[in-house]
Amino acid sequence: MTTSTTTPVLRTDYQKAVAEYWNRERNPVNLRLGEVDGLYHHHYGIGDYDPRVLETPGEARADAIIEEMHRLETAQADFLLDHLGDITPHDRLLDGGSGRGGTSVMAHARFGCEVDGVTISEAQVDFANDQAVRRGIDDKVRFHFSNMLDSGFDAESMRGIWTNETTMYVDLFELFAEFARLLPHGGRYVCITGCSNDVTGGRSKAVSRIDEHYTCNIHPRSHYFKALAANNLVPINVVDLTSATIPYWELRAKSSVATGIEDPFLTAYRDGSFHYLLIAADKV
Ligand code: GPP
Ligand code: MG
Repeated sequence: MTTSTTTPVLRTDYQKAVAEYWNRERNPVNLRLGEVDGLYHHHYGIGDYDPRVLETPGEARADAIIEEMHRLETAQADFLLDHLGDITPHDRLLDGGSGRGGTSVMAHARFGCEVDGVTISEAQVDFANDQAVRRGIDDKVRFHFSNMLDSGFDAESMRGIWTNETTMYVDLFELFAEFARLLPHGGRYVCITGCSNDVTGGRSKAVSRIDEHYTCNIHPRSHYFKALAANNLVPINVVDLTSATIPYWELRAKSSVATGIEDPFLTAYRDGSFHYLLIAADKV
């Protein structure tokens, strides 16, 4: 990897604030779930939960709910990886905003290829690299303190790129310009994101509360497609996962690790002002 010597990783006060949030973050909703099997996620879940976990007697109930939430988060990452297309062990993949590394570890386990993760949180880089060492995959899965807007990797070096709930921290036109540079012709980009609904007009109160909670800036749905088109990224698949993620939030609201952001998510999804989308696009 060639790292730019001129541009610092954290370019703006906003990016410094985001990095600080993630450097400090120790939420049980992420750490307790990660401890279930050592896959640490920073995204939400999809699919129906087993209602029997809520009937688990005594002290085992809280753990049963945590295990079930973790299963749904892992299902979400599997669904994302399903959309990367045919990836061989000789390919290389980029995880844009790699968090504690869960999706990258899963991608390597599935495809056997090299995976590079980038994040602007040094604590996340250290945590994720430590996970790769523990798994003995650190020769193939590496995490870098790097800005996905300016990753420093060579042009056309990545067969596939994904962002798992990270695009709300950046300008989409800048991001997709960088991804278009990194992908060869026919390379695939997969995005899972929450986006606001242009049809219902401006940002709803619930969406504003989500932005405030994570110091992010949720984009309208239309911005994704404008920014993809402007950068030669042609959608092949768009899946509305909104109804598939609602059960996760219902279960999370009943869990011992709820953070308080559950009601805004449920409100925004139910009132139609917010969607949970997967978008897969090919570079042409
Ligand atoms: C965090 O996942 C995800 C984001 C900050 C992006 C916001 C996502 C949207 C769809 C709007 P996390 O697992 O770190 O969050 P939490 O700690 O709440 O589980
Ligand atoms: Mg989480």
